[in-house]
Amino acid sequence: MARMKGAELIANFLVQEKIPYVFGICGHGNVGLLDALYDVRDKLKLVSPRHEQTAGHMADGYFRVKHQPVATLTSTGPGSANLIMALAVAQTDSSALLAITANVPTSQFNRGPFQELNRHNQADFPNVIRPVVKHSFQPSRVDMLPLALRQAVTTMSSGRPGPVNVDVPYNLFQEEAEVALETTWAGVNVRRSGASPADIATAAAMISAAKRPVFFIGHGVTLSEAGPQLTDLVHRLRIPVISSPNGMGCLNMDDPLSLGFIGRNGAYPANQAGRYADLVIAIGGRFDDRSASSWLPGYSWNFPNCKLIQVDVDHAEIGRNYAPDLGILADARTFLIQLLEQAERGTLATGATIATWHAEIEKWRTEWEAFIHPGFELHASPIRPERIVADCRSVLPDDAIISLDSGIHHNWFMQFWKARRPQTMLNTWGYSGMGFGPSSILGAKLAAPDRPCVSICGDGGFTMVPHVLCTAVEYNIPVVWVVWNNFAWAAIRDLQYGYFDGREIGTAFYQGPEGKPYNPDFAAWARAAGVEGMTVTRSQDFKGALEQAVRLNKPCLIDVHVDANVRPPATGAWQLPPLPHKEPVFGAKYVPKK
Ligand SMILES: Cc1ncc(C[n+]2csc(CCOP(=O)(O)OP(=O)(O)O)c2C)c(N)n1
Ligand SMILES: [Mg+2]
Repeated sequence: MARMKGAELIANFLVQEKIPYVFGICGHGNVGLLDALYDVRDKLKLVSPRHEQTAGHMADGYFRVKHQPVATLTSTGPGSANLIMALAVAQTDSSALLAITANVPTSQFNRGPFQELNRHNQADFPNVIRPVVKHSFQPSRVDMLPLALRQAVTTMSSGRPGPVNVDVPYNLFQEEAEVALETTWAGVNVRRSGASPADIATAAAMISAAKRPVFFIGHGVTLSEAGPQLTDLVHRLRIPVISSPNGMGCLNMDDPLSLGFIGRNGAYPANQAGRYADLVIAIGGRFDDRSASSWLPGYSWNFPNCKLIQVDVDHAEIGRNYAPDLGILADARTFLIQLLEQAERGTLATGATIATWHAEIEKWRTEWEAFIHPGFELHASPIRPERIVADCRSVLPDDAIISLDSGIHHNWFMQFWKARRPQTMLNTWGYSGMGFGPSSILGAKLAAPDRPCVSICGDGGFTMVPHVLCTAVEYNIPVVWVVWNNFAWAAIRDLQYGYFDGREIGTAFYQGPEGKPYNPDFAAWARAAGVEGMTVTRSQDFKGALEQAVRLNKPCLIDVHVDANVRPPATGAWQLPPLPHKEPVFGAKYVPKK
């Protein structure tokens, strides 16, 4: 036991937990803790972006790349309220971060002091934050901090990771008590529960009996770092793999067994394999509407005409959207190791029918490639979207990290990006919060300083968080932003074209009485902030510009004028109920034979 201030205790705890960064913004409510961070500044670095949302996305990006959580620090009231979006993004994509929020002092609870939310309960910030965190702790005495901090760290990193909040009335930063730090015992992937022997035997029998089996992998496989085991197993069994965006790269997507993404913006062979499979082995994936064609039977999946083994570390996800024939609560890597053991023992194998299945898939792949190929060959101004994807792929090394934002640019990348390593493609998948991409790349670069980090983001999304430029310069974080400039909230404008007869309103950027397309000069904006800025309007020039940006190893922005009138071909469905969905442009619903 030692007598210390609450702030000292928190700072020491963060150091003990080897948390290397706090991404945070000051306020009167957290100056007490900032003062304690001053004392540990050689062990724990404070990075202050210009908006709390960006702080949260940076922490999220850091975790996704390194699987090591960091902390955010925000002040009472509005500063912490600004963090909500980032927490929602982290929560819905199972990304861990420790959000330390300050609150009003306990002596002022319920008096309505500056920035207190108290209409229903004193110091009610935990109620604001509750839906977007795994848990919110509110210690109200210094001697409550050690337990709250330990439980917070255990909660965020164990099982299915997620953001956790410790809400601290700011008097605790200054008040003292006789306290001792508690040590945590959990971390990411420390505990790895497996399937029961009986379930493994059943799974092995189901897989061995299947004629058209397919894996569907999600973020759970990435989080459990099960890429090598997955690769081993599918090579042994020759079973193809469909991936959700956050699972991409666990199997190198250049591998012929990788079919890509499924759903409206998936690849045709993936949707076809999903439709025609007789067994799906889903690991750590949710079957959300976008990766299940809004659950319309026959568009991406064909349950219950097809068997389902669903493996997840979270009970709540098993059977959420489709009732599995076999539901298994297990860590992805442990489960895959258990299957590898079965294969080793000869109790799991695929038969001759797998070759027929491959031949069918190959036919779909050939049709798809013939259909999409011309788009990749065209040079144009404004630039064809496919070219941006292809040039990013050819310029960036396999270990480069890209982040995507929400928008049509993301749809193009879901359909055509080939991630070659896990944890190299950061997507805001569950919540799709704009601002994630351009912000999270800063955290990604801090996690992987020696690897190129490139954010591909919309012109709309970038203008939501343009202050990221300042942070890159202030902290010398050499990332590249590729601004996919189509002068519109194009993903949403496309919905107006598709569903509302092109009655365009509120979905594009115009200026003046003639309604000329408007955007700021992004490159000049970057230069004004001290960032290298380039503008590219011809497809022939993009590759060289990206090569140069990566080579510079300085913060750099490339404003790329992309054709908004070329749309990614729908190969599955996505419905906006009650509107009827649109039929796929390429491919069709599976209708079972009579
Ligand atoms: C914070 C936030 N606001 C609104 C949306 C709804 N939304 C989804 S995509 C999109 C348009 C994105 O425009 P832009 O960033 O230019 O990307 P583009 O679709 O043009 O590639 C909007 C407004 C969202 N996902 N997140
Ligand atoms: Mg746009």
